[in-house]
Amino acid sequence: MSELLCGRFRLPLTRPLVMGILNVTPDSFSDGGRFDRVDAALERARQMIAEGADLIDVGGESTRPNAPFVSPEEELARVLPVLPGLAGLGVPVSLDTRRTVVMREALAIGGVDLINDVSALEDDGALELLASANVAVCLMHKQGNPDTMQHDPCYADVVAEVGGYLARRVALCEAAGIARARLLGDPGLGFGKTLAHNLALLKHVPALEQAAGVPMLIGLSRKSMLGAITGEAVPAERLGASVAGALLAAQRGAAIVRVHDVKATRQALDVWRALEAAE
Ligand code: 9MG
Repeated sequence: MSELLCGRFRLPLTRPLVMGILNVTPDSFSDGGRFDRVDAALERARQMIAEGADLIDVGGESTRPNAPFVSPEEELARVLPVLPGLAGLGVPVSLDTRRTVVMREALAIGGVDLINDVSALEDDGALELLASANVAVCLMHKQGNPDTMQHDPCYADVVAEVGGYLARRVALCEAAGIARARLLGDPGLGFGKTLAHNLALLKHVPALEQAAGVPMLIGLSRKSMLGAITGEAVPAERLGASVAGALLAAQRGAAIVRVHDVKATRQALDVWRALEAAE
């Protein structure tokens, strides 16, 4: 049975898992003060768990295209106060960060089970730091950086190139001492990709998993690729598209789907699994 070694948890990968997104950016929760914001974030996490989230992914830096710069100090001030409360909720806590300094401080506090890194541990010292921790790591592919990545994404063969990149990052992690059983790969939908690139990657999740040799995490919830397909300009109004995308990713073998809308995603996955199990 395939399982992910994930900090305090061993996660069986026998059904697609739902990772609930918890943004702790200033626009996400009330600005009534730090304690209000921490309470609101924990309440949102509890709600997502009640709705069926298997993991919570907390992040203090938006990596969407053209997002404003956030200093490491500010990122730490956003995420660190939330971590102790999240750690007590009974599900693995994933920290969405690409900075070694943020990883180090968060791991020192404890209760982080997975590092979700959109830079696949490319920041200086990240590989070495995580070799000496026991957390899981999600290695995501991106082309370019959030401020420029959507300007002119270019690939000769996007599936082969992204799969090759993930395989090389997995090999580097293993060489540094991070066991394969702790690793996830992610093609990074929307991170330096056109709609055609995103669709090719979604369609070929099995080929990506085969190339990387680790389970895949897929995130497309509310992303602009869904706006391009449906014509819906408002991200929060892309529920149907997000759920369809998560279901299609799971049907293609994604081990984890990263979503904003946990309840609707969980329901869709439950219906699909019931049908699979039926005579
Ligand atoms: C932080 N973040 C935003 N989009 C993401 C995606 O598609 N995958 C992962 N792993 N993280 C993401």
